[in-house]
Amino acid sequence: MAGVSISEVGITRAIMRSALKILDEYSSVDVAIVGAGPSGMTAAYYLARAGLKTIVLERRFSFGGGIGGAASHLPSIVVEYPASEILSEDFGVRLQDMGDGLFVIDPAEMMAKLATRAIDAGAKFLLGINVEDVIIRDNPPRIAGLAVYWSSIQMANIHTDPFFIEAKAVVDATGHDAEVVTVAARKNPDLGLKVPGERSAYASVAEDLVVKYTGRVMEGLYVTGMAVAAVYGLPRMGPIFGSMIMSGKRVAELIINDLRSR
Ligand code: 48F
Repeated sequence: MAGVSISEVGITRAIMRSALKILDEYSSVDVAIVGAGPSGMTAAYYLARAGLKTIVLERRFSFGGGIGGAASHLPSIVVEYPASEILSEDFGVRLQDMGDGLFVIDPAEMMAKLATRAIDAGAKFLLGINVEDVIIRDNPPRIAGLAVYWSSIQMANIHTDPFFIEAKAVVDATGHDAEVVTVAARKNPDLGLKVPGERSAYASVAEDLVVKYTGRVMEGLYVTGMAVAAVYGLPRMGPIFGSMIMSGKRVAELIINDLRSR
């Protein structure tokens, strides 16, 4: 092709020049979200839309978290009002009204549109990155960022020192295991953080409580989505996703407010 010169080293240099610039630029952010599931991607959209420099760190090479598995691998996601309205209006997701206030969505559409809106709003997604620890500061105790390495290194189970990302706010959106709060609690017992784990299913109660308890766990550290249930010992809700969207939106609003009032 005229004007195109392809060589192996040329390809490598293009990748290196671009990728190292990205890693340098995003080594310091306003908000670092761990997990590209429904709550993390929703939060990313609203945070980036508000003009905050936002990064989403996801261990897998794909986004969506539990959305893809949906309800026992069946291709229908259930949400309820008001999440249904948010998904339709802010994310352009198409809904099918099933009655009783329940709506059904195609999981592939939901994953793609949450990610697209977040990326178009300015959030940066880094895939294949595993978050293994937090950065901590004292006086007063504060979470100041994250220690990360490539997921392939984690899978190979070989010890490698991490690299670091500094953030004014860290969001644990890692789902059922609340991995960020768990590691912060385990490595820093003086913080007094506890992760009792989620309780058995009680969908109607769980949907409300997850949103209600969404928020700041300690200075610099926030929790959203199913990680909220793990941190506060709340019941699970099973395959209904409204609270994941509401929780993601809520954590974004709280962080925007906290960072603006600093
Ligand atoms: O599990 P996940 O979808 O979390 P969520 O946003 O939504 C939960 C629902 O999907 C569903 C449910 C409610 O209906 O019960 O399960 O709370 O997404 C969490 C994402 O975080 C990634 C993980 O790969 C997944 O994509 N993740 C978890 N731990 C880490 C991580 C880690 N240490 N580093 C990077 N990514």
